Amino acid sequence: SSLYPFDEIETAVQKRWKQENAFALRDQPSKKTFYCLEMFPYPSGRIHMGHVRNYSIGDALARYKRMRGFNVLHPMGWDSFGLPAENAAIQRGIHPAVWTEQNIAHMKEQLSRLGLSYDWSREVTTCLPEYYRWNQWFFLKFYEKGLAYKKEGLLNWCDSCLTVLANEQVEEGLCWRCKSPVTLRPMEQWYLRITDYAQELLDAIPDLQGWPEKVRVMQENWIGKSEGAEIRFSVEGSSLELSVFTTRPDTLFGVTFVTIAPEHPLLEELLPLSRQREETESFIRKVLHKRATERNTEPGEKEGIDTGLRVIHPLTGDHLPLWIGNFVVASYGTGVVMGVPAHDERDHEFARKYGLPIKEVIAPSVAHEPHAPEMAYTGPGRLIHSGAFNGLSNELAKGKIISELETRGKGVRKVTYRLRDWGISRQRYWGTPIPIIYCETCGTVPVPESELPVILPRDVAFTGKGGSPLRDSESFFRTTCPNCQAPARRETDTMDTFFDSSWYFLRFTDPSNTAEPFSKIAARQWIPVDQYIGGVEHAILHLLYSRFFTRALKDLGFVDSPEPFRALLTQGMVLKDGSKMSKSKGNVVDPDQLIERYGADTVRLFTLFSAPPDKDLAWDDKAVEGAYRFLGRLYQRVLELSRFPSPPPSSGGTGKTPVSSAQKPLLAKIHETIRDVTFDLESNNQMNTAIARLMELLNALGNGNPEKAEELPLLREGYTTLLLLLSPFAPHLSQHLYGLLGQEGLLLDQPWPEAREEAMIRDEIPYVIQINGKLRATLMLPPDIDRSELLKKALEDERIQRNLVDMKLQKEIYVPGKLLNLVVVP
Ligand code: ANZ
Ligand code: ZN
Repeated sequence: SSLYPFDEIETAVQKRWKQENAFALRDQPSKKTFYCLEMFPYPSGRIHMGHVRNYSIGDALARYKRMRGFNVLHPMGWDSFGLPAENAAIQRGIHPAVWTEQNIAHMKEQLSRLGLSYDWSREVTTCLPEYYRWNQWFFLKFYEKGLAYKKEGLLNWCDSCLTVLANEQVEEGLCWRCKSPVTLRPMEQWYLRITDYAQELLDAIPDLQGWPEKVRVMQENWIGKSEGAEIRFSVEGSSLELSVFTTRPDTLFGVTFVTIAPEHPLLEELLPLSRQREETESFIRKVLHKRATERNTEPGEKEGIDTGLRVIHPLTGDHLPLWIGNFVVASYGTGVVMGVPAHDERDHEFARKYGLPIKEVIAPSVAHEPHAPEMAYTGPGRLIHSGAFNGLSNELAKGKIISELETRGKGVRKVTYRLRDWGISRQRYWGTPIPIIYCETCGTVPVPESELPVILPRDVAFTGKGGSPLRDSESFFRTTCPNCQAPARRETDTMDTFFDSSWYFLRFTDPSNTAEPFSKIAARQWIPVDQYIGGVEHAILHLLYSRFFTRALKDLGFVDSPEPFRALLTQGMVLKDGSKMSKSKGNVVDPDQLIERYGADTVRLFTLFSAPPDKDLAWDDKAVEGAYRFLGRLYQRVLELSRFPSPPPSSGGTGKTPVSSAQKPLLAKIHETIRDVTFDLESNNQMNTAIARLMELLNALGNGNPEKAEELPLLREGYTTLLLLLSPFAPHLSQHLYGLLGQEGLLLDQPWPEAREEAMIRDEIPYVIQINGKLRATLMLPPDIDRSELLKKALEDERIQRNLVDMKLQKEIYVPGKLLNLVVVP
């Protein structure tokens, strides 16, 4: 049974929005701007509750800001390249382009059904040439600047499918498709030099005050700055040297061995020098195989082997064994570590396991930090067994030891970042073709700008075997060299889809520009985005890539702002039965079914009401019912009120409706609600508490009686105000009822109500107003009203005015909190 005809109402209101083009960005140069952006979705086929939540938050904010007088940019689009489309092609024989188009059409329908106020004339779809040509254009600009480069890296390879796999396609070490083991293979990849920006990206994090603290910390950790030294150990009996990276140069005298990563390139030169070459090589093969097949699992047991080679300590000249260790990461630091088992936990464990010596060089300060010798001591202290450095505090010793190494040419101060350059090559079809041509004579040649876009061909075969279909598409890869016109081959890799999403917010500022990716003027007007809203799962990659892109584009002169997003809201997850709603868990609530049963307003209201936007939202059928009943009650009340005709309040609900003293508390409640809802929205988008206050206001209004003519004006004002305040959250019903109360305009175009201070004064006391000592009126007024205000109020009163006709006021006697006596003469 339906509590109110939401279906009819929502259809009619949406039709009106469409007719009046209500959501289009207007050219209003005099207004302040507000760019409200929700993360655009991947067109997977259907929207889920996570989308509903994300977009309900964004829509409420966009509508609120518009009523607050901002010129609001609120666009939507599609992150539409990516693997699922290709899988659909392989599994179901449907072309990725068709699959994507169909999904977009359906999801757009779903978003419209929710009444989201997007300006669809600005829609951006990343898989269209009009968008991805600019990906290619940016790539060329980056290439020119040395920000895009090609190098060899290790990639996942499936021997049975003969293709490279993305990390997400490797499931517990096995190919997701054929379940055979995946190995690492060196292959050439295109990279973007994000590490050039590591320090800048790190330095700006404290300025991101509108971002959640936890996201700032995650970004900081991801960039992972470490300060220390690079120290050189020469290899015994060879001219080779091994550099280690350490954050603890103060422990240099405690080094008892050196450990190198099993895939370190120098091993090729080193191993032939070893007498234990064969055992070592078989150990390396074993470790590498294990590493390739046990991806994403917890680091297991530390394992190593003595190479039989020795290195020479740069200060003591001691000869130390060189080990290979599975815990040394080839791609971090130098891929070689100095082993200090007395002061590093991993080294300690390793030394214990293989019987390597442990030498203490840091003594804990006497008073605190007692230390058990069977554990590594990692705290502060003074140096011992460290030659000339004995007695120094370890912090001081760091600098002194580095200086000594620098004088001897054996080391340098060094800053290292965990952040790696961003590998953007994907051996897939459904992505942006990388605009590069390989010529036998000229080498790597960028596609000339005038030949962009390099169009992704449609007629390719999806076999699921042998890598990207582009590699088999002769009409695509056969081309001529732009330099020498000789036959040449196109790059067949496409770009990581994170490339697409790293600048789409810029394209929204100028989406139909065919001459540039966006104009500088548009970017200057809108960037940074004022409020970005999306899932915390993008806290690192997407946000860091976007920050990098914006900085790189600033250095190339395209934007002024170094940062893309001024404020970020990471909405919580939608949980059901205590766990994340997901297809794999089979606990999905389908938004379409909910909308059918309760209407879009209830679905929106529920998701906003049931939790603060940044916290997880536990699915609760009762709470959905609760939101529905609230709207049903509001509908009944306003319907009833509308049967009692009276002129609508003068200024859309904020008019100075005359009220009796009996209605004062209701008037105060109305204005307190305005004040508090506004405050909630301004402080951290607390939409849940804002809605709770609106529910309270509806209760308070329920005490009024529209049949009493004297109550009617304030009741109308109250309900009108409630509709204005509710409209960002439940826009359809609000609009419909606003019309029932005789208001013709769109709520979106109304100014947000303003709380009036004097209307909120609740505690009023009777003031006796006398004329020449005779009681003429009693006025309900605030106890602390001052003399002149009291006089003004008295003179406004009709009964007083009547008695003052033809009289002259001589003086007034004022007793605070009690009375005013007007002394008059004819
Ligand atoms: C000697 C030492 C002594 C270290 C000590 C620590 C404590 P963060 O802070 O993460 O940068 N390390 C360096 N490169 C490595 C690699 N490729 N794989 C694994 N471990 C590596 O860590 C830096 C420390 O991690 C370095 O400082 C090094 O161990 C190790 F009492 O050097 B240390
Ligand atoms: Zn050439």
